[in-house]
Amino acid sequence: VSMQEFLEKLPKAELHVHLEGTLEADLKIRLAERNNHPLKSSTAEDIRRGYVYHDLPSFLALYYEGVELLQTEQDFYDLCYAYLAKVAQQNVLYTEIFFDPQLHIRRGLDFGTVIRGFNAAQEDAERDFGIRSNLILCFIREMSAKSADETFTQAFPYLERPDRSRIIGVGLDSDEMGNPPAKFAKTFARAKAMGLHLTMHCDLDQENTHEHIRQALQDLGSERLDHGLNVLEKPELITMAREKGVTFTICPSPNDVIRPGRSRQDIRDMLAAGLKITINSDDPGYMQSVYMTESLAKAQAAADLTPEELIQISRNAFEAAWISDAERGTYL
Ligand code: ES4
Ligand code: ZN
Repeated sequence: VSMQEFLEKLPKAELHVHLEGTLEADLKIRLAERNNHPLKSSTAEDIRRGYVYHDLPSFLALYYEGVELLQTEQDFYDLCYAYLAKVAQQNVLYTEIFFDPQLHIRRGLDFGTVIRGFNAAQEDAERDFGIRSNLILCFIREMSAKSADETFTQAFPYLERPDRSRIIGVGLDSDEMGNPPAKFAKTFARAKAMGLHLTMHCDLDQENTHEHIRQALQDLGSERLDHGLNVLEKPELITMAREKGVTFTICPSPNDVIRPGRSRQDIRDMLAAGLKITINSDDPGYMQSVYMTESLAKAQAAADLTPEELIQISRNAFEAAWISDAERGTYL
């Protein structure tokens, strides 16, 4: 079989995708019409032409603008169902999905509106396609520690019942510059004490990224690192990650644009260092609709991955997934 066919058929788990970042231009148009929300562009092509960014802040500006289109429970349902339907076709069997409640709560929406829409879509997608999914609540790192903690408190009833809400962990995303994991130590400690899993984005504070990784792993007890490629520059961080069994969620698509100079050598070096990596999409709606199969194809081409390495990378994702061993056994 061809590499393309092999990648299409490979059973996959995704561990790093921002649901708000899966918002495709055509759904934007439908939401804008439904909610009487003015759009600067009238065609999907036009909208996609406007996706010009060169770093994380310029990307986040586009992402935050798109988020404004999500208003009702139905909107959140449609967003989530579209993503799950799409990746189910790519033989994604399981996915852990980031979402950013603060971007909705600060616009006056209720946490329940967001979560009810997602949960209904997750149930329907599981019924329709068999795809299983859980959610990871992310804190926006350029917002205050107080805002994160208040959001956590607002989410509390849902966090207490992951069997219903499917929120199984908390994460940290958005603008890393000057916003170290330690800023959110209190809220992450609350989450950990409740038995929630922890993960954090780490790689885009040019001055302090190594200290951020150290804090995430050593001080806050993050189980995974999202991106985290800068470990390669510090032997002691490589050792720490190896000893703790940390899994890295790597995303070739944003690496090409907002994390330039990444990907090829880094994927090779991570494997050579004996680190556990997974390949993921991040924000496919804003990045040429590069979902899981396409992300794996990019990584394969960039780092010359063999079928054996791709199978191992796929297994890594199922092994690092925050699911019961009984469920894991159904995939592996
Ligand atoms: C993100 Cl690519 C990326 N990096 C950090 N935070 C994010 N939120 C959505 N996409
Ligand atoms: Zn991300």
